[in-house]
Amino acid sequence: MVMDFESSSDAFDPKTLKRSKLVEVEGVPLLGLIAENWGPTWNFKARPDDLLICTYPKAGTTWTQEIVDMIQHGGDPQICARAPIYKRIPFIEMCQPKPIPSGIEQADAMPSPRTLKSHLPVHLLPPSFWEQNCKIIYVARNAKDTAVSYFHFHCMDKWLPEPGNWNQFLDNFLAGKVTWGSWFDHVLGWWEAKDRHHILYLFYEDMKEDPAEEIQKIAQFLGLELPEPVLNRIVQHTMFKNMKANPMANYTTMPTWHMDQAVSPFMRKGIVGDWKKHFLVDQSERLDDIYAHKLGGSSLTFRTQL
Ligand code: PPS
Repeated sequence: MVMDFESSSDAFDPKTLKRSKLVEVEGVPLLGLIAENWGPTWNFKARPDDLLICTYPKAGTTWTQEIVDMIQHGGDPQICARAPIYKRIPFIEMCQPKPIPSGIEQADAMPSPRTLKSHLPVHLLPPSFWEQNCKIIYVARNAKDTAVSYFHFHCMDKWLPEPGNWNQFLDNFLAGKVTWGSWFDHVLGWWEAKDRHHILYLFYEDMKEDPAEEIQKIAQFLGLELPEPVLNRIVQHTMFKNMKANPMANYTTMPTWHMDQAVSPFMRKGIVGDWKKHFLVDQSERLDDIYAHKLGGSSLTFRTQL
């Protein structure tokens, strides 16, 4: 959802920014411009040494991106301050009004090895990622906290469709009528793919509970050793309060007419269980019923509190 507007203020008139319409690709609602550019996205040329961080929106993508960048750079915060997170790690399917470069154009211009971001469900991932046997880190977060975070994000990110009020947004979320589609299909699709491909499947709740353990898992997956002092530095640097204060990670470099952090900060709460302040009892039960129906037969389980 992030556009590189600030580098092209001459070319783009913010007054023309309108909230996107959703357009389906293979049954998945995507932002209109992403759907229009679907051909080039599907034909994206992954390279064998690409690392992909893939998530359903609001699952802890930015957190994982910052962790990965720190691991790849020996825990050096200065190197990780070289650019905002959305420039360090291109968002491959993101398409922006011309002449702002698309995620693919940014990725194509980047030297290897690249780290890339995507929110695509597994069946829409460009096939070259499978053909090149790329490493993929998938992060999942429980549906209730994801829905709350996604609602607040829709309120502040003026590029996303109008969310309506919380009740209306939740109805759409449960029906999969939100950008990048059904949370249930997304987390399950990637869960089922994880044993057939080079995928590390992580959970936001585990990262909250024991960040050092999950950071070590990521480092091992990348084939890198993390000496204790480096690990400690990465844990500190990627704590919620430190990422919230870090302009290279907190999206405050985005113009306010795109992301209005006065409406809701990108780094909002960063906890497990905030959903309890938003869900009515019947809304929570409705989600639990859909969850049981869609995921009941799988080994995939989530924690909604720690
Ligand atoms: S996006 O737009 O889809 O890329 O958003 P994403 O980065 O996936 O998710 C944003 C939510 O993650 C929280 N966050 C964190 N939580 C804990 N620790 C750290 N370091 C951290 N960094 C980001 C962020 O606050 C959003 O969740 P909510 O619940 O809205 O606070």
